[in-house]
Amino acid sequence: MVVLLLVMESYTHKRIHDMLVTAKRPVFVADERLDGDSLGSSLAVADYLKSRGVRVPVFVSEPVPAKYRFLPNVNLCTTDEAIFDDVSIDLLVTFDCSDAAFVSRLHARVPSRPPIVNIDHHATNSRYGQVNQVVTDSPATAEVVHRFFRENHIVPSRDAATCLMTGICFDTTVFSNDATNQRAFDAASDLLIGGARIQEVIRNMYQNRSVNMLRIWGAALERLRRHPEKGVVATFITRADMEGAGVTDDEVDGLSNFLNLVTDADVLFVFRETVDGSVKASMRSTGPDVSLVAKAMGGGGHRKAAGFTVPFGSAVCDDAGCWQLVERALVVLES
Ligand SMILES: [Mn+2]
Repeated sequence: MVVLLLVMESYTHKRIHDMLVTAKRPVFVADERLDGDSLGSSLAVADYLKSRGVRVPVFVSEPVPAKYRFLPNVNLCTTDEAIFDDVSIDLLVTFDCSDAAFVSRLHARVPSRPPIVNIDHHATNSRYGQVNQVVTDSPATAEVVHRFFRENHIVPSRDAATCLMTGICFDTTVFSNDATNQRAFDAASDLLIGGARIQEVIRNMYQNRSVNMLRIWGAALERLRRHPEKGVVATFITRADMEGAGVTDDEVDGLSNFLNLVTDADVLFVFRETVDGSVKASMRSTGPDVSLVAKAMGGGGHRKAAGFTVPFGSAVCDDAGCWQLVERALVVLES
């Protein structure tokens, strides 16, 4: 069974390569929730196509956060949805996108309805593409792309190797979380030998926390509570915290990974109020499958790292100093 899966994986990598090199006007799509993995994996393949003389646009649904602007080929990223109106587009390739609804909305804009190649590692991916390379035991989409290069006997450039290393470092929290497996180390050692600039990756991703942002982490640490029956640990970040400190959303993203590394909790929730009046929940687990919770709440992710959004929610502190997530005056989770 395992051998059969590996043969399938290898065959699919070759098929994807054929489609990529024959496409005249491919467009890449990074996950709607942009991160080091969706960017790193898409830009690495874009680097390969660039070496073959094809400049491929990488669609991103938000401007690339400052901490990823060091990535090679980042200038290929565009937030302009009008690129999908181009009748000559003959291939869409999605990276780290588990959300079929997001992809189908973009695909519906392309007049020729081109085939979709879906490269991902999320268990919640519905395999919406004509070709699906969804490897759920892979630590990162960047690792799947690393195998794509290896299976097709392509040596990634130093730039492409740095992009892939970014994806792997991001999704494994630099080889420290539960997604870290043999595939992660195997790919990373190969990429290091191939000249990936890992120090640059780590410095840009983790060693640039501003004092203002750390003060928000401080407030969140202060609010950490363990649920007396469920044992779940939760904390909250409000809009007032963020606006008071002048900190952007992507800057606070690392908090759940950091807490996951240092707490003894089996399940951890970080609730964060967003600009549009909803609350984003980010979950980490060392045991129970939190992707089931995410799915039930309309979100997605992995067994050990998942998230969802509660529309019209807010984080409220009661008279006893207990923080709660309140949704339309309905208490969802008591801290
Ligand atoms: Mn990923």
